[in-house]
Amino acid sequence: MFQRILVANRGEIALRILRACREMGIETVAVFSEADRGADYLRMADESICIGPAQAAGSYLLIKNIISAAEIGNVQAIHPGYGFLAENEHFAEVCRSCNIEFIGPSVDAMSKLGDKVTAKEIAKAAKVPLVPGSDGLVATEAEALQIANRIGYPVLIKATAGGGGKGMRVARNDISLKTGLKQAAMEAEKAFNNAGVYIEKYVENPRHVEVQIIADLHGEVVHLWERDCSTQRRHQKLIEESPAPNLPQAVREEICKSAVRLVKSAGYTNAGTVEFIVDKDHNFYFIEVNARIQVEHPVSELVTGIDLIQQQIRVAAGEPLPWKQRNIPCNGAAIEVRINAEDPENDFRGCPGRITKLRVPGGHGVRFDSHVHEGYFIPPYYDSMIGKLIVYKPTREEAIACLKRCLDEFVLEGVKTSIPLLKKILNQAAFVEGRMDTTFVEQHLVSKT
Ligand code: MV4
Repeated sequence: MFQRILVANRGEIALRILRACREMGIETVAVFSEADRGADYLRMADESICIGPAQAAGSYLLIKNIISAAEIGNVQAIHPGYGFLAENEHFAEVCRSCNIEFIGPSVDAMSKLGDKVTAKEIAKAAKVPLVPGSDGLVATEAEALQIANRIGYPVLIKATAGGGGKGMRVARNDISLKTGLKQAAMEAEKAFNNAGVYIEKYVENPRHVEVQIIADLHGEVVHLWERDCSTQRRHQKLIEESPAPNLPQAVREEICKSAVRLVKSAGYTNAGTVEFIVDKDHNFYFIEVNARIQVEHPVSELVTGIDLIQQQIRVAAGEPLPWKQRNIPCNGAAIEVRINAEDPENDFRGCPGRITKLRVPGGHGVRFDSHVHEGYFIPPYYDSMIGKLIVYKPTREEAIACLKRCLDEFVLEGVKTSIPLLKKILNQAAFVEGRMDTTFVEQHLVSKT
């Protein structure tokens, strides 16, 4: 096992990893930017090292600074958390060439799954259902028109280097397909340095269901069941839960088994998520793999009883998975809401500033994963998420009641937050009845623009 790990991240996930390491008896090195200097959570580390200015491009995203800190800190491994460098192949490669373990998948698996067209090829070979669409990249306008007319409109144009909704275009006829194709390719070239695009049938109002998996270095892969992450706006998840409500047990088992087949045939290791969309008739389709630990991992931890961060560290150190699939339960219902410092009156833009008053709810089945405290200053340089409130109860109904109570109990003054929006969502019939899809927040609760 590793004796000393560097945490290449900030905020709540840095604290989550520092806590896991402390429990495992692993020493930690934290890194911080000028904006995070003196932050409370850094005291949980054995050592902390400044890696640059507030702007992430010069600190949390700057590989040479992180590697320098790892050398100075004398660590054997780096945990990247999520965001920043978590899915950066080059970073993983540099870590390992410096003889520092990157706590995540191999470079080969990352690059194969990071390219959506290649990921779809692997999924197809593993008999994982795909949305009908182009066989690989579309090379010409004529080819795109031919495919669209075969599968029927509407279609969705996606960037092979994309993900998380970046550079997608819906086309409902030949004319919008032609313009969308050019726009998507240009956007993809600019954003990812890769203009490659492909086409899929556009599934209207889908649910977003994703499967948590973890794989060891000895060929064993297990899933930790699924999460429903349909409650989102503009590709920002707001609420995630496990198990997914109203998903027939047979469908659920098929989705989870599909995810394991895909991960096995990609030779993927460590923790990851296989993302699917599910249509009204419960047909499910593979969308992409997220090659990292995700924000919403706690709901899977609660229903299974497994500490995913600890397990990531164990498998990265070469330990075999300690359970078989049949020993991984899914008990009760867990729901997470993201507390963001954002201003609903100003287009939900980040709302940096000082937290002048904070009272965090507690009680049976309540978990709050956050690095913030009363007096904490939310810097303007990073994303707006300041914490995650997660509840765990025997039933979904009880979890919703608990979540409502917690949000009523929450006191957070000084900055505007997502709490009022979350309360509204919890009172929506579509949510209470588990009939959410990826469009319901935008359709019913906030303007679409
Ligand atoms: C889709 C889709 C409908 N049809 N693909 C958006 C992010 C990326 N991960 C995949 N996404 C979608 N792909 C087809 N063929 C709808 C979405 C989608 C979505 C998916 C998951 C969660 C939220 C979403 C919000 C809007 C669109």
